[in-house]
Order: sequence, then structure tokens, then C-alpha cells
Amino acid sequence: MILLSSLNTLKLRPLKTTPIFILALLLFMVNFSAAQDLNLNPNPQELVFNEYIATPIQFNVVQKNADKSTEHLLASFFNEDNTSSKGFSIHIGTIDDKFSRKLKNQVPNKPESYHIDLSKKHISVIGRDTRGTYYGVRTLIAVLKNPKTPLGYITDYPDITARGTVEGFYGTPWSFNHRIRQIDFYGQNKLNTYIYGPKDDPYHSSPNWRKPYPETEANQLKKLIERAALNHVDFVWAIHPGKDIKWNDTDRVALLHKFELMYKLGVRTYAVFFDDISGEGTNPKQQADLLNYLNTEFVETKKDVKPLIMCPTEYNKSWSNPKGKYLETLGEALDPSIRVMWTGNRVVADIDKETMEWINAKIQRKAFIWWNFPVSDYVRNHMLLGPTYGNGTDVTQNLSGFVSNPMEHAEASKIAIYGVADYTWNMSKYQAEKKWLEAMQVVMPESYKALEIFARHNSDLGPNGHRYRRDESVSFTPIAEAFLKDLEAGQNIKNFETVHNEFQAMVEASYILLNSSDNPVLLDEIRPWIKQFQLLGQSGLATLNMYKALQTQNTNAFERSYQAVKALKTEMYALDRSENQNPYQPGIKTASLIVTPLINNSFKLLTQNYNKAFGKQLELEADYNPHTLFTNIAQLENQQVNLRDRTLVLNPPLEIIRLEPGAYLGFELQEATRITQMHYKLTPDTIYTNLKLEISNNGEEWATIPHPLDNKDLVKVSVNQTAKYIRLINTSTETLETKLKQLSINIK
Ligand code: 14T
Repeated sequence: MILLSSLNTLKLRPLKTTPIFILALLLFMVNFSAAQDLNLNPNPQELVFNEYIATPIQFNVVQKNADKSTEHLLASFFNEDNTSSKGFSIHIGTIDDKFSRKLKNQVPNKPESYHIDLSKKHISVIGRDTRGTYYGVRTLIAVLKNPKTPLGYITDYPDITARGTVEGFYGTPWSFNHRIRQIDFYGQNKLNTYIYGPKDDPYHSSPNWRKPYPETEANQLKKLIERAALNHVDFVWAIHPGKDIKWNDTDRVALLHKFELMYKLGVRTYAVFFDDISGEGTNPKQQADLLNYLNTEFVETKKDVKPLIMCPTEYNKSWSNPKGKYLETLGEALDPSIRVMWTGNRVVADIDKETMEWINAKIQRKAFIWWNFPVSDYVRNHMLLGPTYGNGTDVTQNLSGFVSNPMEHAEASKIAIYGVADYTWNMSKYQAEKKWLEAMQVVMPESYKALEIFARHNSDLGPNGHRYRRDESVSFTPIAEAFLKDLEAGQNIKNFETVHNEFQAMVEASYILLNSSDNPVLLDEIRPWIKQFQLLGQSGLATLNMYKALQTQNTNAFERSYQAVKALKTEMYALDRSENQNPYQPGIKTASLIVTPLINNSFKLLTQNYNKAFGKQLELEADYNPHTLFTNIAQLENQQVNLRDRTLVLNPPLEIIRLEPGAYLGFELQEATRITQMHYKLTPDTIYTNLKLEISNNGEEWATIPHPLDNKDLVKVSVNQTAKYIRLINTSTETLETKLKQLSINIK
């Protein structure tokens, strides 16, 4: 029974030891896999199944006091085709309905809980409250979508009261359509909270927080709020008044007035954010007084408004000033019903018991966690598609809410949010990897395997100021290490095939994804990253060809593949310079933790070995180079410029070059940069006096840098100036013929 005991979500009624025990066990194993395949998210607290039947085709559904959302949900599954008075009997209601008398003790005494009883002839779904009933129906429908229906019962409730997301990132706010899709997704996965707080909505923050939304925006918000209600999601409208708030009656009333306007649009839960402000607005006593005022004047008078949520100015431990007593003041002064947000020990951090105990003691209540994952507003060139992991699974009793701050890529964020839904509902049984795999299937039901390959290699953030990192390419890491080890030791590469397969899989997965019609909304968000991933996979394959060519001493093949890698790098560079050009972290980075370094290192080692073996001088670096050659000499037009560490080098042409009067050659840097030195070497008979060394910031006005005029060997000039352009120009009236043996600059 080892198999069964490892499955902690599924309890089975005790087996009788009979002669047909083995047969029964086999049957159970069939059942067991069927139970696993129920595809429920979040994972219910208690599933007790003893038998399976073929799922009925006709149903007779009787519902009592179901709210609009539940009715709507029922209508999405039960229709004319599968309902009739002779169908399989289903009762749906709450503990207050008569039919539930016998079973209502089975419904946990917790908000949003439900109990489903499944017998041969009848199914009952009983909710503790209307949301519980709604969740029960969600589960029932998910169960009935399977070909086999289990008999037994499901008892379920969420571990965390408030579960969901906070749209709180910097950058382009989600569109209306994206928000609708998100809200539906939350309903499907029993998330109950969407905090609306986009930093770039001027009516959420300064300057317009006091003003009503213009009609168009108001109408859209109203639709979102309705959609949230339909999905049993609390639409939490957040206001961010701290930048210019005056602690006086006028502004208090202005806030109250804005709350009233939002109430008219349908808002029933409110938040006040004091993050990212300075000056008067940061005063904790004033903040608490304002929140308490809103609590008594608004929440308590309205009756149907849920407790207030506030985001403090010191919202993480690393920012909390131990002398200032900011958090303690909030803790003492704030009405106990008001929930206080917290991001953890740092701005971006995972949560554990210690985190919670520290903050809860200060604020005298259970903190409401604002988890800054998968938000990518500080690493915008990366796609964060990895699993939801890292948070303690023993903190159910220590927090009042848990919301994830997602990426500006709403659809791609669903991978992480799917995990958040399960983590916050059933923490102790949460399995990050399993939920991540399921999420792939949910967001891309057809092409999920291709998505998995892509997502597996796109999860880390790269080095960043918050020092938050994620695992990436986990199963491939030891393979990459072994590969490099063999290559470095000059040994035969033992896992060549495995690495080859992975690169091949990267390319194939990219083709599949780019041509899938599975989820066009998702594809629109991740397309540039997939393209980059495809090029990377191809460069991996070409690098492996270099290895093979070197082994068979095929110089032609080696140099072709070598050139191919360089060409692919150029293409990747171009993509990085044209897509996702935001001003913060522009560009497209993919598989940056394991796969990219593997390919770069292999390329370098192979080129080195090749140079050694065949006495060649191929460049070792195939890294992107943002700087270009600057010349009006047609002969040099296609000459490569390479960046090695901080040295920018012109690939020296073999032929003699002719510099007509006015001809120049040099470099154009990506931006004005400090140039420390210039090195050049021409043929010894060159008349140096004909050449001038110049720098410029705009390519029009030039300043001359003195340079030695009689040098027959390598010329070294100390430049030590900041410039965008640097060039050697023939200022004489004569044409100058020379071989350019070296031209390079050192930049800071
Ligand atoms: F309010 C908070 F709880 C919070 O996390 N605020 C922001 C959030 O909107 C943003 O998405 C997140 C990740 O970048 O971090 C917070 O924003 C910052 C963080 C900083 F370290 C803003 C300025 C900072 F210096």
C-alpha cells in the first residue's frame, strides 16, 4: 500500500482482506488513477472515494436559493441536452435548505466551505454559505466532466481567507479583455480576490484620486466589477492618495466621496495604499486615523462592505525603520478589522513562519501577504514562467490573505497564479511541480508539451537589484554540467545525444508554439521570447555541429557551423534590439541561466580547440556587440567588429585598403562612452602625418586627439574622453594605401 499512502489527498475506506484482495487492489489502482485525473484545482481538502461509476448522461438538478453566479455556472454545464426529470438526481443548496438536514454536519464550520455527497442514485452539494455552494458546484462540474464519477464524498474549504492577485505592478496596466479573462480564471480556480491598483491609473493615485472616473473608464470598471461578482471574486478597489494627501477634513471627505462613487459602480471591498510615497503622507498615526474614519463612516454604515485593506509605507522588513515605530503605531492605532499588507523580509521575498511571526507581532494582527511574484517590472526582458514555489506551507494560521503581484503579461502570469490558487487553498498538500505541469495544460490544452519545454527554460530573472532568483532548466542542469566537463577535459562527450535532443526539442517546441492556435492571447505576449528561444536552440545545434566537425577534422563543416552560430547570434541581437523596447530593461532574454551560458562556453572552447588544432585565429566570442564600425570606405562596409571584454576590435581585413582624402574609419558606440585607449597598427611605410585622430558625440562636430606621428609599430593613444564616435581620418589631399593590422579601442 505504499503507493496509496503516498497519496495524501485520497483516503480510501478500509479494505476487507478477502480472497479477492489482489483483484480489489487492482481495481483500486484503476480508481486511484481515475481520482488523480479528476483535474481539480485547487486540490480539495478531503476526498473519500470507494467506487467509480460511469458518469451519467442525463441529470435532474434541483437547486435551492442558488445565487446568480451559481445559477449562471450551472447553466454553463446543465442544458437541454443533458437534463431531464428522469435524469440522475442532484441537489444543490446551502446548510439552510431543508434537503441538507441529514448532511449539513458534514459541512465544515468555515467560510466558503462545502460538502459533496456522491452516492449511486444521488448527489448533494451543500455550501456553508452561497460562495461555498458556488465552489461546490465548481467542483461538481469538474468531476462530471470526467468519464467516470467517483462515489463517496468531498469535503472542502480554503486555508486562507483572501486569495488572489493584486494588479500592482509598474508598466502597462492590463487591458479590459485581459482583466475579464483573469477574473474568469480566478472563478475557475476558486480565487476570491482581485485587488485593482495599477500604478498607472491616474484616478487610483495622484493627481486624480479625488475625482470621479470619466464615463468610459467608469463603465468599463462597472463591467469588471459585475464579472468579478459573477465569479465570486471580490473586486477590491484600491486608492493611492499618499503622494499629496492633506490630513484635513476636506481630503477625508474627498476620500469618502470617491468611495461612495465606487460603491455606486458596485465595489464592496476597498484598499488604501501608502506605498512608494514620502513626506507628510507617511505618518502612521494619520494613516491609521484616516483608515479608522473610513471604517466607521463607510464600512460600518454600509453593512455590505468587507473589511478594509491597507498597504503600509514600510511594507517589508528591510525598509522598516526600527527606531521609527511606524509598524507598531499602525498596529496599536488601526481598528482590528483592518488588514495590513506585507511583502516579507524584502520587497521581493518568499514567505515563511518567521516572516509572519515578526510582522504579526508588530501590527497586532495577521498580515495580508503581497507576494511580489511573478511580477517582472524590474526585469522586463525576462519571462517568468516557472512554478509557484518557495513559500512556507505551515503558515495557514498566520496570514489573513495572500495575493500575487503578476507580470504585465496577464495571460502568461496564469501559470504562476494557478499555483497560487492551490497553495492558498490547500497549503500542506501543495505540490509546486505537479501544479505547474497542470497549469501548462490549462493555458494551452493542445500544445502544452511544447509550452512546458519553453517554460522550463524561462523562469529565472537574471541578476537583479532585489536579489530574487528562480530555478531554471532544473533537469537539464546536470546534463549541461557534464557536457562542459567533458568538453573542457578534452574528452569524448558522453551525453552528446541528450544535449542534442534538448536543443532539438527547443527548436521544435518553438515551431509548435509559434503556429499553435491554442491560446492566441498567450502567444501574443510570449511570441518574441519564443522566437529568441528558437534561435537559441538553433545556435545550440550549430554549436554541436562544430564539435562533430572538429572530431572528424572537417574544417569546412566546422567553419560553416561556426559562421552559423555567429549569424544566429546576430539575429538574436537584432531581436533583442527591436522587440520589447521599454526604457527599463529593454529586449528579450531567454534561457539565460543554464542554456545560454552552456552554448556560449561550448562555442568558445570549441573555437579555441579548433584554432589550436588547425593554427587558425577564429574569434572566440560570439557575444552580442552593440557597437559598430564607423566608416565611409566601401571596402570595409561588411567588416565585423567584435567586443572582447571591454575592448572593441575591428576584424582586420587582409587586403590593402585605400584611404582617399576625407576617408575615415573608426567606431560608432551604442551611446557616448568613456574611451580610455585606442590602438592601431598600419604598415610601417604609412605616412602617419596624413592621419588625424578625432572624436565626436554627434558625428558632425569633431575634436582632434593628439597622436604620435612617427610610430612604425603598434600605436597606443591615451584618449580618456567620453564620446560616441572615434575615427582616423585622412585629412591630406593624397590617397593613402595601407594594411590595417589592428584597430581597437578600450571602453569603460
Ligand atoms: F506596495 C508594495 F507592496 C509593492 O510591492 N510595491 C511595488 C510594486 O508595485 C512593484 O511591482 C514591486 C516589484 O517591483 O515592488 C514595489 O515597487 C518598488 C520597489 C522598490 F524597491 C518601487 C520602488 C522601489 F524602490
